[in-house]
Amino acid sequence: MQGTFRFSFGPWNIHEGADPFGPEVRCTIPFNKKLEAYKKLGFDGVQFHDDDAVPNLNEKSCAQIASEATALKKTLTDHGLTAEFVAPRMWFDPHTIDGGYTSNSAECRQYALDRTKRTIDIANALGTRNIVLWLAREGTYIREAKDPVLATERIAEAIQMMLDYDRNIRVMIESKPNEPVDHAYIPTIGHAIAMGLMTSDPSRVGCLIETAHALLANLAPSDEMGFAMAHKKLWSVHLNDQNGLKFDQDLTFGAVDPRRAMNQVRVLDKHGFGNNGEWVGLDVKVMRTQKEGADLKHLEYSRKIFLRLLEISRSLDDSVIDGLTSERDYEELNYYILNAMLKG
Ligand code: XLS
Ligand code: MG
Repeated sequence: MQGTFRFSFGPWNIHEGADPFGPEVRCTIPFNKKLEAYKKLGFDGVQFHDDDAVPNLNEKSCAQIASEATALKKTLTDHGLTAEFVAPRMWFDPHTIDGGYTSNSAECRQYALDRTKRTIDIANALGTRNIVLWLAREGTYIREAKDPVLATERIAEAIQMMLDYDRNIRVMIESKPNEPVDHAYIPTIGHAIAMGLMTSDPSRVGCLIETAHALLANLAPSDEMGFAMAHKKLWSVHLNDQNGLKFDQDLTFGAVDPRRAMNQVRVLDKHGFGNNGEWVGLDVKVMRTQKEGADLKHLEYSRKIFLRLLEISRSLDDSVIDGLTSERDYEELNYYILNAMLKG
């Protein structure tokens, strides 16, 4: 069974002018201009943080939030675009300095739960049932500062609250081992899948795998994807690349290790990713050095590289691979793959 691929990204994948370490090097691109870029670049899906969809939502009533999100849904339709997911942005507000669901302050935990309900309201208005949880600050810098048993239970309670608040939504956990915290509580996809088992409806808790996040945990992204697919839990991906164990680089897909990228495409394709409506998200960021006017190439080329690697993967002859694996001639198999990639 082959996969079916359509592509998405979030407005944050088009720069805001600067990177976190210095002044602006380009002008910001207004949100509507960002939306206009999607189709031209070959993308049909938009991923949202709650406040990408409804800016300054803390200052707005539920009715205002719903009406702005409904207006946005119409704008998306006018552009021929679909909302893939909405994620609560739980790492900008003063209430989330020390995390949201796992904060040591009861008031801040309540803020996190209330904010998550608004995220679900926005998802409903945008016509998607997918809620992504990137648990940015749910972890510690100093291990003694939080109790890991309690923290895990609190994350489970937050997910349970979401499942109860809306019987239709499903939660996709995007695990990441570090950054911005030193150690996060849900560092890998195995942890993410296990969180679902702590709720009353594990069938509505799955995951989103980001290449860089798997690499930051020193794991093979394609094996992480395979593990999640074996559990029928891989409901989205964030493809990109990463040059070793450092900060989350969000490099163009395949830029560091094309073979590692090919293996991600291959596992998705061989196991029918996309046939149930899953999107291929490209969580890539522009380089600081790119000039204005040439600052969307990271998205265009990530998608192109995915499609090129798909061709290479599909050109591999399964009977050759089966023959070499049954002979246990892995050196020859290695050469067969490298040769296919180098002549591709
Ligand atoms: C950060 C994450 C973030 C999520 C969405 O590391 O990748 O961009 O994908 O909240
Ligand atoms: Mg991501």
